[in-house]
Amino acid sequence: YLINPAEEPVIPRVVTPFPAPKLMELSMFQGEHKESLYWGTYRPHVYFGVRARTPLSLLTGLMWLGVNDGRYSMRHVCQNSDELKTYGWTHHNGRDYGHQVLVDQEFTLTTSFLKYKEKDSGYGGDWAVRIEAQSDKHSEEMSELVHLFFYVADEGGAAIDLGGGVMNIRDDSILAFGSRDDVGNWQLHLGSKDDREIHYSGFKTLHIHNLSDLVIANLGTQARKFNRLQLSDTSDHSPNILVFQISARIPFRADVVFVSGSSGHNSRMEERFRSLTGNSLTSRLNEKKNQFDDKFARCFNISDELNPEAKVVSKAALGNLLGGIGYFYGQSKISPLPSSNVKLGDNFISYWPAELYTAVPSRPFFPRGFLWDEGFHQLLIWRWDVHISLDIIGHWLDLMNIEGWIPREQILGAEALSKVPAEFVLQYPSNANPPTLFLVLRDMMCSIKKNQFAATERNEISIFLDRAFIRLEAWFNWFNTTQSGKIASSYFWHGRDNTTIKELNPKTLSSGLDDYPRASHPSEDERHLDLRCWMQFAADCMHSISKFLEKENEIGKEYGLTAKQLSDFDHLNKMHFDFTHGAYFDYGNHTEQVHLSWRLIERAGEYPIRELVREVSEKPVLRLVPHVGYVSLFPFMGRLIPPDSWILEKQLDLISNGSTLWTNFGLRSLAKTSSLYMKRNTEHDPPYWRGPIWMNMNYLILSSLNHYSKVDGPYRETAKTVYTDLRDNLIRNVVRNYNQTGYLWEHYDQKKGKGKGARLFTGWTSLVLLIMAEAYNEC
Ligand code: 6A9
Repeated sequence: YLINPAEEPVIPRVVTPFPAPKLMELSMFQGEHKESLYWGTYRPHVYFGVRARTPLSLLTGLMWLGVNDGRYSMRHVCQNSDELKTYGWTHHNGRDYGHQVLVDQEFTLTTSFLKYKEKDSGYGGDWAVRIEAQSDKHSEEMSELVHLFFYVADEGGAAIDLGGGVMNIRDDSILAFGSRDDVGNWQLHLGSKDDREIHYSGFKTLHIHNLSDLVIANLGTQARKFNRLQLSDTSDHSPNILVFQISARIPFRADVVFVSGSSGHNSRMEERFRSLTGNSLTSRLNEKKNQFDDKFARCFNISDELNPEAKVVSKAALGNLLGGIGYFYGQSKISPLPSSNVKLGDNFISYWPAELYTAVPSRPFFPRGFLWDEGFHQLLIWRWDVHISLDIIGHWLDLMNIEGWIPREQILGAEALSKVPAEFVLQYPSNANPPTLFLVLRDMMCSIKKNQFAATERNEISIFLDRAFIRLEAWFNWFNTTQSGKIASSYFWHGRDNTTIKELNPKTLSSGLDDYPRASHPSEDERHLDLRCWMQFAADCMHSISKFLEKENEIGKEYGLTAKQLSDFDHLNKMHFDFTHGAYFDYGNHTEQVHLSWRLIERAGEYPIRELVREVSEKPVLRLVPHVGYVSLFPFMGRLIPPDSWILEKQLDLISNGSTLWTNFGLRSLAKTSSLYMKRNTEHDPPYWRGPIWMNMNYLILSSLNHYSKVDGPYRETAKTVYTDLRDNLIRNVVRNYNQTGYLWEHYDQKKGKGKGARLFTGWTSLVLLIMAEAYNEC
């Protein structure tokens, strides 16, 4: 912070919130809505965890002891190295019910979550989780005990009391209790008829993200001293974390119940606890499951022509996306602008402390918010529960600064930070990320036009948009000014490194398509086709929103005009169409004559090291950048090509041709004919958007194929055939991978269709559900 003459701290503009009423302060997000979403499985980075949507919450979570290579290992935070055969939510409604299956070697754990509000309940109601452990093995073989660890922690550091339940007295099932401002008195109960032994350990620390280590250390000490696998049954003074070890033989079932309310009538708590355990819980869970199935059938029209396996995947896609919704709180780290004269001891500025309610792309790998991923997530979620969607979008729009910028990746809080390598932490205020939230808003407006919303929902969406409008405008203007190119109606993604000699083609992280090849030499002369199309789309969406809000004034007309200019077919072709290739391209300072080669670097007094550097054997010139791939298809995705144009036929050729983009598993990101097809970017960067098949882009392309198969024109039939084949390929491949590996994947290999990258990637890969349901924008 600078000190101005008046000695008042000046807050740098980049971390100044956008000065308008927040979306989250709207009354539609208060009251019952807010309370109904208070508790939830909002800790997607752990195998199972419950917290409230409040900065310093009471948290609970589950760990268990697994074995890898004959050694014990604690399962807690989702990690690939745990080698679970599969895990994920087979059902989850985003609100008060979810069922998760986790397969660890030969035993299967299930966690079934249920919320229930009674009139005596404290704020947010009561909730229960049923934990079941089963095995395929015969019971004699299962001589080993299963050790589960269930913990409760107060993030604010308030002390938690130990209940009598740990003494193994059957009648007293209270494991822990305490009192909080938000929910009043609370109790955590354990209901289980099975034989079990309970031990505990209490810790006092605010470093809750290190909890696995604390538990392992405690167990280790006990094992060394007494040769037993038991927590110490001791505690730090006034612990804010209590961990309960429940040891039992398989098959085994335990119901952990949280009840709260300040009334002080313990008997009512006892009663409520009883009703959330045993048979009563069983029937409530069954009822919720049936409701989920019914609603699923109503929301997504999955035709019977799909096989039962595909239907299982379709539900898991939705369940995992909803079960992957998290709540985060903290401060992003922002890079000071290069031009900024703010001097700070450290090399970053903190954003204001903020909350984010968001669906995460991948629980084990990327358990945090990503701006452009979110738009894709919400394409699914709004169709299921529009209130959850508005709440999530509202949180994102509230993260906007006074410039109209929204940071791309949200690393909020110590837990989120602990998962991110240092080089990815800083957010750059000059950098964008595709404005996919407009995709969702357009879908919603389309449904309004078709009268598919109930009156109250329609009304809420309009209240939401009314308040959001000024932010959406600021967002649009931020793009339109900061990302504009040298000539009118041109744009380029800022933030490419034009000094590096280590990358084969400097990355464009802001576009979302990371290593997708662009002009070899980043410069201000660049015109990025995808960004131009995003801008056209955003302008068009702003135009419809203005119309819907009856803001048919100058502003509204202006957006209409911009959208029209950007969709001008002749202009688009002049700027981006290559008539010899018959394809759309970026434009920039480019040469195809680049490659990586090893170079020896001499070092005084040390061995030389080998380094991979880029060699350029031709002077780059301003030209179209001849890579056919997802970027080339943006005008097609944007439906900017007239249905009777020969260019449409060309586009359909590129799509359906096996030597360019077509594979039997979906469309690859970069054509086989591209000079950078499947090329590494650096020694350590394997090809990412240079060949593999990605579901988000395939969804948008499919959606346009569907569109062109429905409008009149000479290529209608071709579009229909390509649509049908592409859809079949995508579904078949994702389902096959799910059955073989137990997971949805980040992207799929273009040769054999194998799932690659992050596994358990249930962000945009879940769009396979909309593909199955043939749910596209058809306005
Ligand atoms: C790396 C490594 C444990 C890359 O899905 C999120 C994003 C997309 O927005 C983007 O389009 N993914 C895509 O190209 C993943 C980005 C992960 C960056 C941080 C941390 C941690 O490994």
